[in-house]
Amino acid sequence: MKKVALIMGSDSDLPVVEKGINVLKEYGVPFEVHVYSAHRTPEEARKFAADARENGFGVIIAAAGKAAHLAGALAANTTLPVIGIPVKASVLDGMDALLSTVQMPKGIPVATVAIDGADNAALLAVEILAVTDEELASKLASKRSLASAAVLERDAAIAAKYNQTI
Ligand code: RP5
Repeated sequence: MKKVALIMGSDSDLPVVEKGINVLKEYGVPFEVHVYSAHRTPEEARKFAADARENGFGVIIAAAGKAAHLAGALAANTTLPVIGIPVKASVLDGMDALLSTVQMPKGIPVATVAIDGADNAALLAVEILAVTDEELASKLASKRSLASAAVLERDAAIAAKYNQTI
């Protein structure tokens, strides 16, 4: 199976990225985690992205805060799918990172998830790998059914508590 790369701009992003690591573990997807910055270590970030396909990666997830150029900088150097996680790391509450990550110029896409949305970033990476992996696809389907069943159970409990019967 192809690996997922989780790249963060600073180790201060780790508490957010860990939510994604847990999802990948849950699905048994192989991954690597690195700290590379578009601004502080641009050459390492560039090289990682340029070699990623050859090194067995299928998807790259990039988490960064403030003027978050990491996902875009990685995407500029690979044709693998890149998923961006804008991190809430400043007085602007993540809006800075959201706009920096999502507003990519035509031709260099970054699939941007919600601010601090590492769970969904990892889940999207799993879904991308599952396009060519039936086992992973059926794991996704069964977890989705379990999650729906849990919501319906909560609905039944709340309905039983508050809904009046005539
Ligand atoms: C970004 O700046 C990082 O991704 C991080 O979210 C933010 C702050 O980094 P530190 O100053 O905590 O290293 O590049």
